[in-house]
Amino acid sequence: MNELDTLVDNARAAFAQAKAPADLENAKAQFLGKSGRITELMKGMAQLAVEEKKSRGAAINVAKQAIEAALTDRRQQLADEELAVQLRAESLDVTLPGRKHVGGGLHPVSRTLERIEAIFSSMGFDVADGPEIESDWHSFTSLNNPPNHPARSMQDTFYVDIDGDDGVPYNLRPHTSPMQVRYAHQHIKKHAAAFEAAAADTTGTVKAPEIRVIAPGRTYRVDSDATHSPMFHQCEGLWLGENVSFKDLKVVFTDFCRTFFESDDLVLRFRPSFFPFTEPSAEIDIQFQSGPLAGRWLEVAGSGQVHPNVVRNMGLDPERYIGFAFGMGPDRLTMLRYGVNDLRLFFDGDLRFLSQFQ
Ligand code: 2NM
Repeated sequence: MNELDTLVDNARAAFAQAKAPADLENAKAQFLGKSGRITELMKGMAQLAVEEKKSRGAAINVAKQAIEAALTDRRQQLADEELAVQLRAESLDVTLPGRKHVGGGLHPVSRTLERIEAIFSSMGFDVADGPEIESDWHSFTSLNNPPNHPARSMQDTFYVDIDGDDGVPYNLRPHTSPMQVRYAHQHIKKHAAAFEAAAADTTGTVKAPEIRVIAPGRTYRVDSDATHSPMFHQCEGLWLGENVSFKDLKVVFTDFCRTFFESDDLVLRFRPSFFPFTEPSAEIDIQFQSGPLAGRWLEVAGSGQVHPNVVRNMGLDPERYIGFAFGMGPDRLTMLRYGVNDLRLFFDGDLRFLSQFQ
């Protein structure tokens, strides 16, 4: 192999060794640069005779062109490799699943509250809400709850580190009935003229608008197990007028239960009981005639005729106004409706549970 062929081979080998464009440009300088091998060979021709110069020059040019071609090839190769690396790094896996937009939904207890509100609204009840931090008077005294009643103990009720006007600490309401007392006061104020006219009337024909209200919302008690949570929901109802009786309670509550549970043959049972704010009082049990819960008596609410002391504390004359109240647990109603056996699941915030209701 002659000297020029060897030079071309060496150039190809050096180019092949270059792993990056910068290495390649360094290798190029060795062969094609100002003081590179080709330039050296050209200079070496100076002493040659004219005829020899021609053929030697042509041969060197062939070698130079071969080296330039090798350089161009290697440049292209390195550029292709660089592009391939970049493409691999930036590659998109089009087979990956897309990012889903997860829609939110109502909490199962909120759905129950909305159902309760819709049903009672259709029967002419207002929906009232108000403070969860209450005065002792609104939570207990006004509701005929005597000072030594166990409901007032530290074991039952959460107290706030702030005293009310009466020197007794505010509490986290243990039921929503304080809201009904507030609503009664607002109602009487709003319809003051009508209440005054009714009070002045001796013919018995002038009547003020009845109080018909439900109070749904969060309530609090010191209690925590599978069926009790320190925060739970309540919905209490109140209907007061001049001629509202236990019969009306039975009609209203039976209608509510049958609509809520979508079961026309559902049966109710009123079982004598005791509450400080009602007299007489009754627990309300329901019985399904079909389905997984058929035949069992299930307790769903407490109820009773509003105690005269409570009617008076609401700002009404108990000799004239009478009616009933009831209280139920939307959490428990939700458990019954959906077959959930642990109340705590509602308040753990676990989407594996909650998403089943969407
Ligand atoms: C219950 C059971 C029985 C009730 C009483 C009142 C009010 F404000 F009229 F006094 N509201 N709700 C009541 C009556 C609540 O819950 C088990």
